[in-house]
Amino acid sequence: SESYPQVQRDSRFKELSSDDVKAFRDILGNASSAMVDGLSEDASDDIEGYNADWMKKYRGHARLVLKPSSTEQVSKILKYCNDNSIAVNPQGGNTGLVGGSVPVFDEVIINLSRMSQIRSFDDVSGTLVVDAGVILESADSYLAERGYIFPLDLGAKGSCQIGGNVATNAGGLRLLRYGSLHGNVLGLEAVLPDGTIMDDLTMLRKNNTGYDLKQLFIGGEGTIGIVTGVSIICPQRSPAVNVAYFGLESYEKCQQAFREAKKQLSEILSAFEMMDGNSQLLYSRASGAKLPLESEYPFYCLVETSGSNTDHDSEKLNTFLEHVMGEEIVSDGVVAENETQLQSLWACREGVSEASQHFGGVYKYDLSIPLQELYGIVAECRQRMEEQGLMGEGEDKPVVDVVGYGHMGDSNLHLNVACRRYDKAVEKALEPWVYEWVKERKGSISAEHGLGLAKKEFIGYSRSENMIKLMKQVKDLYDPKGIMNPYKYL
Ligand code: FAD
Ligand code: 2HG
Ligand code: ZN
Repeated sequence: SESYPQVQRDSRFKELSSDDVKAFRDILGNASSAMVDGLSEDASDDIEGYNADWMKKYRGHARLVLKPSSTEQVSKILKYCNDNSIAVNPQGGNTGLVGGSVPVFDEVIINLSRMSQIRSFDDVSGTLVVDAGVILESADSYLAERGYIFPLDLGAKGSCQIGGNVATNAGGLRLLRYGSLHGNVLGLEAVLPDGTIMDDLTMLRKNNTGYDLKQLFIGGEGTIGIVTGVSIICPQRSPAVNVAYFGLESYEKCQQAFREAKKQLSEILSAFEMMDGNSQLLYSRASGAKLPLESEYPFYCLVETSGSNTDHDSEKLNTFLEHVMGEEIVSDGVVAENETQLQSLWACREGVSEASQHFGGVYKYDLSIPLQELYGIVAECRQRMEEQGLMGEGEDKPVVDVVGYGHMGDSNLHLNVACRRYDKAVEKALEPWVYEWVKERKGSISAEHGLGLAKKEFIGYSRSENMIKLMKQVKDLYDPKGIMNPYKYL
């Protein structure tokens, strides 16, 4: 496919035979749990959907998708694969953005969607235990009925799975408030390549008895084992949620607004997101939605508060807005007056990711950059695309637009180069330039999406040789045959 690095199929991995397919069928005990293409009589054309990623940028050639329904089945499948040197690709909701969720060659896809039971919920502590295949939004709806909230939220909530969220250590829209999965996940159940079930599904908030091995699976992207169960601490759902969306004249003013939001909204602040003007125009152009403010601004911010008292919170948010407008930090703003408005303000932020690939293709960079310099790369990148004659309205120009947005409250920028098609000239103009820019500022080339296939070869821009060596030792220890998600991550 268009942006695959030059990799060769590793000949150590066995090619599937019909005997293997039969063995898997015996393990699953249910024909419909396996989807086979070209290896047996029940060929399935549906397999394409499992081979293609969300961006339609990466495409694997798996001929077999297995859908286990229990941890024991996952264990038997992995043991068989390990014994026979069959490479595998763990897969959740397939919403990953770095090409990690689809095979590179013919790796067997182990899709967790059938493991979708909520195992338990403790209404006093807020501890939720789920199968890895539970959809994020389903877990959150379940919690909402009980007055709780899932401590992670992101645009792909309708299809991503909690196991996938854990495997990518997804950050999302409320990390600012609830912190990362490294803190919220209390326990994990995972299956190692040799079939061992790592039973660490504790519900303890504190547990300093030895190395905290589960942390390796959080952000491990399916390279050392398959997550099958997750226990997670969930906070009380705030009855009062308010959202404001405002326009600003400069990035400097966005920083001032963030400073003021922390000062004035303090404990009720639950999100602070930034979107540049071009990202909002792109969103409007791709979705047909009308933007919330009358005039156009070079920058926009979305602020969310979550607290326990509607009147008190609205007053705080309105006072904040009056203040920042009075001080001319913010030029214009709107506060959502009902749930529908609140959703449409959030859509202006959450919809950018999809809008940026609407025109045919997109190069996505997910960067941690010190806050002061965070936006600098967007302006420079835009200039670079223009100077190299790559961007414009004409069909001959591959680049439609360069936009910047993201989790400003966490110093995490999303740089998206929206394209009409995938184009090597664009890729060459961007890489490794983007990574060098980030390295010079001691940032991270992967803040929250992971490495997958897309960032694998660039890990050295954010990690030292020593660190990479230690990581490789971990990989070799857990997965000595290298069957788990090969060609990716390290
Ligand atoms: P997949 O895409 O299926 O897999 C992702 C990786 O995890 C792969 O390497 C896969 O092999 C591995 N994996 C999956 N399940 C398991 C398992 N059970 N055990 C072991 N390994 C497994 N990310 C953010 O951090 N913040 C955001 O705000 C955000 N917003 C997004 C918005 C949109 C519209 C989209 C499409 C994506 C967004 N993402 C975001 C990317 C994010 O990584 C995924 O949405 C999500 O966390 C992946 O979950 P998934 O179930 O789809 O996993
Ligand atoms: C978001 O914050 C996601 O919207 C996706 O992390 C970012 O598509 C992207 O680059
Ligand atoms: Zn994000």
